[in-house]
Amino acid sequence: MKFIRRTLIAGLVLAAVAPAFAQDIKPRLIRFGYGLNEQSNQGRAVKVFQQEVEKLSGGKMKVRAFGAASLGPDVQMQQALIGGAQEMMVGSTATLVGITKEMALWDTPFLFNNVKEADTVLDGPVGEKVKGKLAEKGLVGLVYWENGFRNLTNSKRSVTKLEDLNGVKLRVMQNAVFLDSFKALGANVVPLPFPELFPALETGAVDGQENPYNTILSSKFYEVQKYLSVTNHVYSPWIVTVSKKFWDGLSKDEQKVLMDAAKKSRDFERKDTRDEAAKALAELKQKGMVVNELSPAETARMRDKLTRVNATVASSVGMDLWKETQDELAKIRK
Ligand code: TK8
Repeated sequence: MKFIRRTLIAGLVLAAVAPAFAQDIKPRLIRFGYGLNEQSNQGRAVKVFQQEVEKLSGGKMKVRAFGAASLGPDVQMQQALIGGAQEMMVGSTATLVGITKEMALWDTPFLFNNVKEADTVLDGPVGEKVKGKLAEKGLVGLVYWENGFRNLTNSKRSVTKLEDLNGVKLRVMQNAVFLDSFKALGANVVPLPFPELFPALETGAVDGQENPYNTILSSKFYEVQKYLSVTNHVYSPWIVTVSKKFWDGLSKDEQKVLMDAAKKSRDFERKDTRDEAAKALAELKQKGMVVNELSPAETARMRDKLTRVNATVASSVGMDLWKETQDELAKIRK
């Protein structure tokens, strides 16, 4: 009886790990860096990726996660990936523009009206094309995650009309389109890496910033920012990237593990982010933030001021890609 039970159990264990044995998978350690803290939507999705990689590789591939920019801000991690000193990261597409100019497409103000448009374009041929451009720069793009629609916060006053932004020292990402956009809107723009943002807000080095609700919440910006204006001025993706030097040394099976796990984490992350965002505004109000919507007339004025930025984006990403994006959006909107 005991013997039968033992063989049975051994058989079950074998069956469970058999797929991993059949695959060409070696022990691998993947250092995965990200900018937000562990409790954020980014941190939660990294955990899903981590678990999925372990599961799909039969425990052979291990992901060691480094949150809160402990491996450095986005731009520094990107260089570490290119050089092969770090294997993976997730970060803003906006900070990748210095490496791959086509990424600027996603910085176009008001490009997407809703998340369905964002998912369709990012996961479709246009998103693939932009992602593919990373390879010649030493990076492999796996999937896009949702950072989300960005909203404006500051410590000076409620921004209800364009003029309220005059003289506001506003932190923007290290990205020319964001710089131009907020200059056009009248703010004093200060480009800063994300890890420097909270201290800058706290000391008053800058008055405001813009990020999705989820980040305003998880990074505790409500502690140092009184006013939140619902602007939804742009949809920001995050992108999961791998060092190409590392990727090229992986077997097809190992690459598939990373790609499959990345897709799983993407689906989890988008849902989790949207669930959290839906509740975040109420929570931010409860934390004491004064929230205001922008009137349709003011939103229109803002869009108007930003249309000249579109021309800059179109010329830097190339007219073909710009047109293809507009055509795809028109198709979705029909
Ligand atoms: C996190 C950043 C962040 C972005 C920013 O590393 O810098 O404001 O929105 O999500 O990528």
